Amino acid sequence: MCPRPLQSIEPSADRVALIDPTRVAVIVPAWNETGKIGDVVRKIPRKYAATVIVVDDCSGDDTAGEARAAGAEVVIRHETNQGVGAGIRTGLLEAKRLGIEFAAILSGDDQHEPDELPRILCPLFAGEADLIQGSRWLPGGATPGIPPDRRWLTQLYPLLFRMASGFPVTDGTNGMRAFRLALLDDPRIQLSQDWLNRYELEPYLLFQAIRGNYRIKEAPVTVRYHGRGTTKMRLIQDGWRILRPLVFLRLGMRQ
Ligand SMILES: Nc1nc2c(ncn2[C@@H]2O[C@H](COP(=O)(O)OP(=O)(O)O)[C@@H](O)[C@H]2O)c(=O)[nH]1
Ligand SMILES: [Mg+2]
Repeated sequence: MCPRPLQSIEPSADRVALIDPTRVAVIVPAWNETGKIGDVVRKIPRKYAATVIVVDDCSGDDTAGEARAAGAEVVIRHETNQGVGAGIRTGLLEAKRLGIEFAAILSGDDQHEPDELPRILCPLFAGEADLIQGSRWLPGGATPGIPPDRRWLTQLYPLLFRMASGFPVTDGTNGMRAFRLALLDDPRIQLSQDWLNRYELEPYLLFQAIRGNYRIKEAPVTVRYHGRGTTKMRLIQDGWRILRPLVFLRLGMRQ
């Protein structure tokens, strides 16, 4: 029997050609990310996304100025610090207001690789999925420099997510994902709720998209641990924030 050739992780040129950058916004939530946010904005290939929206969550440093200087098309600054979920929400609403159809989300602390955007965009443009969740744990994903505690925490979380949702996700806390903005018109997906302001919004969106029977896939991506500050999460307080959407939605305590 002939061995099957290994499939490349990178989408073929034919598939990449499907991407229409004018229909894509990359949303980057950022809080105190000077020294990193400029690199993130510069690295986003405009051939995949014509609009980069940085949401500065009331940073005490010059995150907004650095994003602007690096060429972000839209920079929005919150008057008060509200949390990463609120930042993403602000960016999504702006993308919708601009009439954009697809949103990709990348972290503002330079952990993701914008060159990998086709991995999460191609299935959307090919009409194969409504939401693509990036996964560092799928074959082809990578976690250079990951500390041991992050490794086990980011592997434990998807197990809990699977138990609560029944969906075989391998990486529920990865901040790199892309989806059709039309999902936000679904009355079952209520991103405006205040309890989603911090780390809750991202797992909430994934959970509700699963429940809504949207077509969801994962794609392998890189998450770099570069030693210049990769998380602001506090173990107990913020750990509960990523868990509570699973508990509340599973038990029907919130919608
Ligand atoms: N922790 C935190 N991050 C925020 C906030 N607002 C925006 N962010 C951004 O959200 C992104 C993800 O946050 P991070 O703590 O690195 O999450 P993690 O990498 O998933 O552990 C980063 O780009 C932050 O700058 C906020 O109020 N708190
Ligand atoms: Mg981070």
